[in-house]
Amino acid sequence: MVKKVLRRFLKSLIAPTLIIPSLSVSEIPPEGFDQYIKNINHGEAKELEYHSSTTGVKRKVMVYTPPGYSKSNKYNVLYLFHGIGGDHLEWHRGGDVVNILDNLYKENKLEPMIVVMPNGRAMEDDRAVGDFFASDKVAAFDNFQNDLINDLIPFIKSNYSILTNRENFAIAGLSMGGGQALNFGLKYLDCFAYIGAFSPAPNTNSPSVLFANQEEITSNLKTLWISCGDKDELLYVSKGVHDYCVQRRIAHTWYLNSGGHDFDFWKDSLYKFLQVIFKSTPMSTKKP
Ligand code: FER
Repeated sequence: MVKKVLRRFLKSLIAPTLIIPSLSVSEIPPEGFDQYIKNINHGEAKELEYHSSTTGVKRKVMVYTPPGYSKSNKYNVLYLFHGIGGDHLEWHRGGDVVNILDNLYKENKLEPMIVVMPNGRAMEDDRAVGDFFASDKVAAFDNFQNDLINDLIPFIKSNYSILTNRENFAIAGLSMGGGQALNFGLKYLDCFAYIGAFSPAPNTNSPSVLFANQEEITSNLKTLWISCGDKDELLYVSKGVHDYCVQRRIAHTWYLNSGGHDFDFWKDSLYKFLQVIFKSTPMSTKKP
């Protein structure tokens, strides 16, 4: 008993927990990593509309193209999702996503990628207004998988110069978006090879559902990233997925840092996750 308590105490001193097996990722983002820097090359974020057969209406999406984007090159694609009270602008406004990306390109730390930030509430009126927790709105976050697969991905394919293998696609999000990234990423393995869940919310499927096809997952996925702040009330969700992965020996990156359910934590997660994806990191070499 004393030993157990002592072990737990010693464990608690080792924070943050960051398990990134084979890649060197800057642990602490440098000062100003999320700020606008004037004299560097900048990417471009555009608000576009696409027709959604899933909802029957036009839907808005933010698309970031990297500095020097050219149709004569082909790019990776990251689909990046917002939380329960957000929309397609949340990462842009609250997450300083353009600055983070531009500054990482400046440091040569990223593989070229287009970042697609949709509205993950797939219903006719998808505005972030009223009761965010209303059952039809929560259900629309699940319905978004149909929009993503049948409407948005084909729209991006036909309007941008992109690479086409599953290893060129990543899916990530914060909170409700983190749950979507896990639910959809692990389900549509033929579409995505990198998954990032930052503080995934209770919309996350139970681990036995997420990992129903464990063998296929471990042989196909390149990165499974799960992160959460230690003061986040939703920590039990990501911790549940992490614990399951440890128990089943499913390789993953578990990043627990001090922080809450907010953009300070998510920006830090994004900064690190961006540097991992589209690089060669076979899951089989990773030990949880
Ligand atoms: C819940 C608590 C939080 C929940 C969702 C959230 C669906 C989402 C939070 C966020 O996206 O920030 O019980 O249930």
